[in-house]
Amino acid sequence: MNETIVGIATPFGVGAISLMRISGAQAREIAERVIGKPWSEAPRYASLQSVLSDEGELLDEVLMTYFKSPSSFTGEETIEIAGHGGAFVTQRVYERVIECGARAAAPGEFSQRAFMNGKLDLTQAEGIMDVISAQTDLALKAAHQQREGRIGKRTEGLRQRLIEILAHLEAFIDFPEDDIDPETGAAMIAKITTAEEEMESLLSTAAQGRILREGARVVICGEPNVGKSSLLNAFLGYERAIVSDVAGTTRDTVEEVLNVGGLPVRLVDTAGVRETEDNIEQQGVERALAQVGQADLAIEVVDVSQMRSEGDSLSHGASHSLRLLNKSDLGIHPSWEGESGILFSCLDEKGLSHLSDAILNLLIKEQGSRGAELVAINARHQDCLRRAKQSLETTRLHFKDGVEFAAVDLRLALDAIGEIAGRVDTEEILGEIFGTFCIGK
Ligand SMILES: Nc1nc2c(ncn2[C@@H]2O[C@H](COP(=O)(O)OP(=O)(O)O)[C@@H](O)[C@H]2O)c(=O)[nH]1
Ligand SMILES: [Mg+2]
Repeated sequence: MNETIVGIATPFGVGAISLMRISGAQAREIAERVIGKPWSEAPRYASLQSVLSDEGELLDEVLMTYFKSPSSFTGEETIEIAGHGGAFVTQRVYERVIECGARAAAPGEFSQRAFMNGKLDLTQAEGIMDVISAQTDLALKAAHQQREGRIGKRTEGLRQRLIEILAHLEAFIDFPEDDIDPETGAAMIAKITTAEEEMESLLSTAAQGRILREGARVVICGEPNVGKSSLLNAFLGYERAIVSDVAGTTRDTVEEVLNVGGLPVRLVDTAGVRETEDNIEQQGVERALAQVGQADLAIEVVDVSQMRSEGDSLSHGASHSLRLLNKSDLGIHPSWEGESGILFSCLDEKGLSHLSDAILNLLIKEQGSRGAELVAINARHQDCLRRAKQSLETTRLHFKDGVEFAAVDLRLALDAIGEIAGRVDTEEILGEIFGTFCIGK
């Protein structure tokens, strides 16, 4: 933390501009050595400067900006250098900065320093990475909300309330002659239960978090010839899968990634499920059923113009499912009367946006209104919350055995919940998180 670091913040390669950051107590002095004269510019004012070699040769003409501590991303003295975006020229300037006293930054070291200096909590740092890797509108929205600290604030609120309960418990431990009266005890248990419920509600956003970060797996299944491949093609807007009135045309699974209402979706078309003697088709059917088992959502397509068949639902095993009553343009067979599902036709383009909304509503809660919260915890938060919740459960159970035991469990819960925003300094966690960042970030 005492060293001044330098990192190239833009990707390696050729571009119009490349950006380099120097952060640490020596940032300004190093910049002065690099330009060969004293720094005379105001903070946050970009000025044209010449980066000179040891011999005074011009290496690059750059735009430099000074950010005075603590008003910088890292909270430290910072210099930003925007130079010409060639790989070689950037490398030369970078080497020169190192010659003048900076150390090459490790991946994520700038963000780690921002965290250490209290500029952001861990969930916000993770939110930055989520912003960088977001692929769709909703993913971006969730990432920005996390970067702004929404998840951290919620878990910190929880932690504060648990600390109050712990303080209470410890008071009873210190003065063992005063037993907890039943009323106070019940009130404490009620508070713990409320905290558990809030953890559960956060935990329930894990699936949507994974979907926002990695995309949802949506599998189209159904009997042969009902219009599964037509649906995939309609979504894509081109003829990706072969459509034909010959049953058994699709034998393998066909996958494409698309953006459904701001959500990254991997849409999978499968072979129609039926009894068949054909070995290859049989394998396709097995694959189809396996796909459904791994799906976040199974869209079961049926032909609503034909007599309803008695078979079992095929969408078994998927996290969510919906039935699409396709070919409604051909009329609705009376046997479908009273059956639930979305009336649809692959020939009608308007139906697609209706279907997109239905998919979104099933997979993402709270996405509806603009400005709504889009909380989506990640796998690390999920792990911490699970442990915290477990410890709260045992806190409650131990309450009757003695407050000492309850206090021990409550402290474990506090540690676990504190890990989320980084209130517990565990080197290991930090290394794991910031190691996935880019250099210069
Ligand atoms: N009229 C009508 N025909 C459709 C519709 N969807 C699919 N089809 C036709 O139904 C047949 C089977 O379609 P296909 O997508 O190959 O079904 P799959 O076997 O379930 O993949 C083709 O001739 C399609 O053109 C629809 O909504 N309305
Ligand atoms: Mg097909």
